[in-house]
Amino acid sequence: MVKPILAYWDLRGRGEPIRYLLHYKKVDFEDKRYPVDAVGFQEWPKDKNNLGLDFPNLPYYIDGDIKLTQSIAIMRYLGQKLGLDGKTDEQKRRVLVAEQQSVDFRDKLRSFVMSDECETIGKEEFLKRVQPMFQLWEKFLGDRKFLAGDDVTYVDFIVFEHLDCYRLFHETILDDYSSVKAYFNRMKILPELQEYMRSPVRRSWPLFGPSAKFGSGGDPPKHL
Ligand SMILES: N[C@@H](CCC(=O)N[C@@H](CS)C(=O)NCC(=O)O)C(=O)O
Repeated sequence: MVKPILAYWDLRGRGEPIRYLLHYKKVDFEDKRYPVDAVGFQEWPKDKNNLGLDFPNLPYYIDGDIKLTQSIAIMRYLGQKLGLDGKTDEQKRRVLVAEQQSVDFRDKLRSFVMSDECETIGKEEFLKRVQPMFQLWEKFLGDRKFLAGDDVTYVDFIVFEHLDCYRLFHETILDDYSSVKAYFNRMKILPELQEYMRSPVRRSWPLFGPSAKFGSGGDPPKHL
């Protein structure tokens, strides 16, 4: 049987939460990575319009006749297929809200590191401006184990990844948020995730594409 293919650049970015989810559920898939160099920049445009994708982009996920792009759509599809989209109506509602919030959460960091704001606003001011988002996650989590409640859902892999990017950007950023920090650590030690993170197929750096002013290459922070 042909394996499903997840394709993305050879970096974490929008692909990493999908990798987490597939590894967590032990799906046997091909982790196709386009190199972030001249070779990959030639290879991807050649593939782009020849794969039968409705909206050609990276990441894409192909499983036989099923061909998907849009990272969140892929997560939602796999979440439903693998039974990780919430068990009760309340869990399902929480998953939907957290999913959309996760997009805003990532955009804040990504747009900062991709823009001149790194110089104009500066890191200290940025850290102040993102605190309300952390406060909201703290309140949303409360004393729950995972975002939806007692059970892991697909959205946990998205938010976990974003929290890790923020933590890499600023090592102590989670320290003021005890629920968020406990949640982050709970996710991190999931045995299936640990297995992936310790495996040679994992690439923990870089986080973003080459135009980012943080997380795009060079030496990773020591607290990686
Ligand atoms: N909304 C899309 C954005 C996809 C996107 O911007 N992909 C970037 C990498 S993060 C890319 O390089 N796409 C290849 C292309 O535009 O040809 C998603 O979430 O998947």
